[in-house]
Amino acid sequence: MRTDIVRPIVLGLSLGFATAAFAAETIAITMDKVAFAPTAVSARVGDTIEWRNADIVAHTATARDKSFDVNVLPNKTGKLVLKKAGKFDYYCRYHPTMTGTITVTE
Ligand SMILES: [Cu+2]
Repeated sequence: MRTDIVRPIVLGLSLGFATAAFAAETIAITMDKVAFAPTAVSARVGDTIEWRNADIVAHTATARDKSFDVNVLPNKTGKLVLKKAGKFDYYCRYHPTMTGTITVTE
């Protein structure tokens, strides 16, 4: 956890003024017809992923590395704030053929 805190500070110091221009974004992913859309997204640390379930059954967004597990009921949304960089493959625990990828950069 310590490096997660230190790194943005060091980056901020080295980039100076430019860092202030970065704004966290919310990236929407739809769960529809037992599929994620889009299946692959790119994001930055600090961004929020928002899954919207348009199906009549519950879905999850569950990381293969177990770093997140978001349950989303029908017609509801589920959110995740991205805390670290990396490539995260995820799937739905109820429908394992539902898969997606989030690529997170600093
Ligand atoms: Cu599902």
